[in-house]
Amino acid sequence: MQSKPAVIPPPLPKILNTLYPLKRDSKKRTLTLYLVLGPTGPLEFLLDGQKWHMPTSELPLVGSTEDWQIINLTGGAHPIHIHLIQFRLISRQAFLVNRYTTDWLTLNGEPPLEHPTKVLPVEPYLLDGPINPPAHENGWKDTIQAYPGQVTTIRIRFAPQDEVVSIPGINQFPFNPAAEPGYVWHCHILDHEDNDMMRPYKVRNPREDC
Ligand SMILES: [Cu+2]
Repeated sequence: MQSKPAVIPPPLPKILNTLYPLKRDSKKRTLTLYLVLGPTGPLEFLLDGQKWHMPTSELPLVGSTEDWQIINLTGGAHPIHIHLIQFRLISRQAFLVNRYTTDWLTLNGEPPLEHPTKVLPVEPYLLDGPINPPAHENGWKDTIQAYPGQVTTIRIRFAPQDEVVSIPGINQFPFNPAAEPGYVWHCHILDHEDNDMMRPYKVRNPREDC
């Protein structure tokens, strides 16, 4: 039997993707990763102390660019994934975990919370300087490792990746991203996401009915 000739792949382009500067023009959100302990050990991981079924709290405006500070209060790393869009890693930075956790619990009470999460700014607890993204994490991302003891700051733009210019309130998706049922963000470890480490989020689009 005659074997087929090997396929010679075309050469890769010199530039695979162009990175343009992204500026925050909207909210900075401060969101925690928290482990709830039960009488016999770990019970569930929660995003910002909230269960899945609690009211949606992340309501970004279409076309806007937000920073999300993911504050890992657990002992392990969590791959955080956000649907619909891509984002960029801005920095990781160490912080005073025990002191922040104590103050956050004093402010909010023990999760699961039955009220909207009260924000505790992390800036007074930061240690050392911010760590810039390594080269392999410097491009567009849809999942980011949030390491224990660190604040992982990502910049999220609620617009398609190939649009260089975006304006808050202007929808550049070829569909209405504000349509039901909305989107989710979650830890990508199956045991975690299925045990409430997942939350709904909704894009607001003021120019279209939704
Ligand atoms: Cu996780």
